Amino acid sequence: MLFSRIALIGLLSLLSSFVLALDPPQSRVVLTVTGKITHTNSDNAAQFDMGMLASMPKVNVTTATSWHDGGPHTFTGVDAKALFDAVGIQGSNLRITALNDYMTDVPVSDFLDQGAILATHIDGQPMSVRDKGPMMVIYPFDDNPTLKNEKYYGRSIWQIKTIQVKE
Ligand SMILES: Nc1nc2c(c(=O)[nH]1)N[C@H]1C(S)=C(S)[C@@H](COP(=O)(O)O)O[C@H]1N2
Ligand SMILES: [Mo]
Repeated sequence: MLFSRIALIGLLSLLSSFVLALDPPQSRVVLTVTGKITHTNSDNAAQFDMGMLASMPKVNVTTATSWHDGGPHTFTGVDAKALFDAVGIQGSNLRITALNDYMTDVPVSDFLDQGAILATHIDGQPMSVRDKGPMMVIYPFDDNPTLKNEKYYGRSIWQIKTIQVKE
C-alpha cells in the first residue's frame, strides 16, 4: 500500500515534469528568461529560439508609435500569458534588458491588463535587429492615449535580449 502510494507519487511527478518541461532551443537563442521562474531548459534559465516563440499563441496590436514611420502598423507577438505560463512565472515585475544594454522594468500587469505585447513582427515581417527586433514591447497607444507618456515610452524597449522575473 505504502509502496504503491510512493510509486503513484513518483509516476505523477514524472508525468508533470513531462507536461511542464520546456524543450531546449534548437537554433540561435533570441530570448533568455531568468529569475523567479519554475520551468527552465538550461542553467536556471528558460531560453527561446525563434521557432519556440513562433509556436506560441499570437497577439496583435495595431498602432502608430514614435519610433515607426508611416502611420499605424500592425505588430504581432507572442501572447505574453503563454510565455509566462511556459516559464512558470512566479513574480510580478520584469527587468528587461536590450542588446544595447538599455534596461527597463515592466510590470507583468502591463501585458495582462494594459494590452502590451512582446512584438516579433511588424506588418507580417519579422523585426530585424536594425528594425528594433528581434523583440520589442509595444503598447496599444492608439487605443489608449493615456499610454502616451514618458512612463510607457521608457518601457517600450526594443532589441530585447533578456527578461529577469522579479518579485
Ligand atoms: N533598446 C532600447 N530601447 C529603448 C531605449 C533605448 O535606448 N534602447 N530608450 C527608451 C526610452 S528612455 C524612451 S523615452 C523611448 C524613446 O527613446 P527615443 O526617444 O530615444 O527614441 O524608447 C525606449 N526604449
Ligand atoms: Mo525616455
